[in-house]
Amino acid sequence: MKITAARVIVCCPGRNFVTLKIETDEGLSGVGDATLNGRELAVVSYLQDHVLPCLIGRDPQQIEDIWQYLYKGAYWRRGPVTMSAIAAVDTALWDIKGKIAGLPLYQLLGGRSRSAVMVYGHATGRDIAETVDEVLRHQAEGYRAIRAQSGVPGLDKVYGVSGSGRMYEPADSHLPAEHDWDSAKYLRHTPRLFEAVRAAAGEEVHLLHDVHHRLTPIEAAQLGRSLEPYRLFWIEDPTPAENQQAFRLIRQHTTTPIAVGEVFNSIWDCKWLIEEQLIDYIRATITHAGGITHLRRIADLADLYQVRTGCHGATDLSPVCMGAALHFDTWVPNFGVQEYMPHSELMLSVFQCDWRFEQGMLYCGEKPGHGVDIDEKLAARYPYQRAYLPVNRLQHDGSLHSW
Ligand code: GCO
Ligand code: MG
Repeated sequence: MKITAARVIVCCPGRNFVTLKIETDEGLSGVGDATLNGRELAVVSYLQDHVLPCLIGRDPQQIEDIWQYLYKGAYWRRGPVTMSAIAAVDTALWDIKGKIAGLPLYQLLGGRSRSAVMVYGHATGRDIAETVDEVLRHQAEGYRAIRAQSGVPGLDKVYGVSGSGRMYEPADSHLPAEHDWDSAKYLRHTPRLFEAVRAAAGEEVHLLHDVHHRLTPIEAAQLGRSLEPYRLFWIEDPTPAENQQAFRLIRQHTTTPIAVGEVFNSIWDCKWLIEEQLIDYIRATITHAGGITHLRRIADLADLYQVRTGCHGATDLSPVCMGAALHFDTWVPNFGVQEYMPHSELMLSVFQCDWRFEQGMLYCGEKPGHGVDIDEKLAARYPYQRAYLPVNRLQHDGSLHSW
């Protein structure tokens, strides 16, 4: 079997997506997600100008060899652009492998480890009352795990809050929007938020929260300690993770579980955090961490240390990524939870998916491969629209801060 063609499909059905389609001489094709929110065209060029010419004529069944070829052969290793491009190729090849075998992807990975995949939804509100209402609405829809994010008194625009019930999409402007931040206001507010949410939602539901890289290690330790009475499932990205040792300081002060890794793109970003047991969940994704082939290695390392997966699943990860992730989640033994921000009807009109949601669980389909495809004609109706993620500045002096 030979790869005969490969092309990148860029579309914007409500937000930008970058999809790779690989075709073979036996009529089978596969798709992969290469969306890097706010930097999409860098991955498009990396694929089109540097990777795809090397694929033509290769045997698509040689998934591992092609992965090694693209990783070691680039000389310049790792990074979000490189690893998203490799991920798209890898995911498309696993999709083709499933179609050759006539098996859904999870069967190729080792078969079903669970009946379904527990997901967490996003409850957001401009204030505590609105956020509590959104948590209760998600509970009524059957979610067993819910992330709560709310506005912070005294801050204008805060991460994770869309307001007026709209779907939260951070890449919302033609040039980076400027948000303001004040950690002290956030640290005062957040325990009050979870006191109210836990009181309203009861003991059972898993509550999650995303700190989004904003605190210093000792501030993150304070937050974790202050949230212990509300027994969170995790706090996510409590501090920027370039300095992995920072997590040792957090660990010394709090038992609130920690999740990190949505911005990681290789096993090297999280190896030490896992081996030193400084985190409880690893959030790396198929799209940004080198595909199924590499994410499987990360999950296997994590399993040795009882670290569980908690893959990132915001809407900037396309339905292709979600489809493949559900198969991965169905197989992976050390599964924790899957983030699930439902894509809009418009987005799902461009991507055909076969998963279903029921009582807080997602069920992957049984189609060969990962079960997702793209309608290229429809995609062409929604051309790329440059959109940036926001930047963040400290409210009191305007200095740049992690967004
Ligand atoms: C999450 C993430 C997102 C990111 C977004 C960036 O936990 O879902 O933090 O909200 O900010 O995916 O593109
Ligand atoms: Mg996050």
